[in-house]
Amino acid sequence: MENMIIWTSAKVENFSHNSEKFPTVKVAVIGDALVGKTSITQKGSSDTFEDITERTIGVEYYRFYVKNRSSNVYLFEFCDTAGQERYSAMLPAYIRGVNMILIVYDVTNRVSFEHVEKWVTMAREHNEKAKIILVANKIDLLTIAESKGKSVIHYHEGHEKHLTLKMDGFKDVSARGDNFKDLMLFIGDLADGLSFEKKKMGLNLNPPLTDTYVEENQCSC
Ligand SMILES: Nc1nc2c(ncn2[C@@H]2O[C@H](COP(=O)(O)OP(=O)(O)O)[C@@H](O)[C@H]2O)c(=O)[nH]1
Ligand SMILES: [Mg+2]
Repeated sequence: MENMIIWTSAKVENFSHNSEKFPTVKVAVIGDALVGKTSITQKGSSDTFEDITERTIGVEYYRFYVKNRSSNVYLFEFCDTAGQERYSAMLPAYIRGVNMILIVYDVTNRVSFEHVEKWVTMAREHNEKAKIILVANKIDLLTIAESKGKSVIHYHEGHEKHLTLKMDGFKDVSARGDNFKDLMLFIGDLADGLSFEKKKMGLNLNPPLTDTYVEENQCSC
């Protein structure tokens, strides 16, 4: 039994359950350094925001549940990565093993937005099947950054970008809380369309450990 939080459309609760019962959705969180990948991942797994001063080294894992709008429950396993170039050699290996990829940019940092295409290309190169979601982070800083004359990225620009790059969704959030539950429910709903589901939900509970099965179900991160 594990005790982790569950995101539901009603409220966030502590949820104690045997995780084997629910399909696991593996998620990679990628994007430039300092856009908020670690903050988003920590918010997901603990519903808290703490100002982060340490840079992520390599890859870290966080787990939590989402009960989606159709009342299906999924165990989400987020892999948080370092955005710095020096770790990029590790990225292909764990991008390959995930069901979803969140590509994050900072709405107050145009360079991070301009790099989105590069991240999408990398994601698709190593994983053709994963759902790719564009996440605009730090919307709580939008007004103040704009008033200081920064070239901020407004909602419609991000939305347009996800359409142009044929991504599977777009959400604007703040790791401090704004729209965050909406993002959690969105990925929960999206999980209904993943193909791993049938195996875990009863059609094939004990599949042989063939190479294909291992590849599809084990996070190589
Ligand atoms: N105001 C605000 N600050 C944020 C938000 N997300 C992250 N930060 C801050 O931005 C900095 C970089 O965040 P971090 O999660 O380490 O970014 P990472 O390098 O992409 O993992 C830290 O100081 C965070 O506290 C947000 O939504 N709003
Ligand atoms: Mg980090």
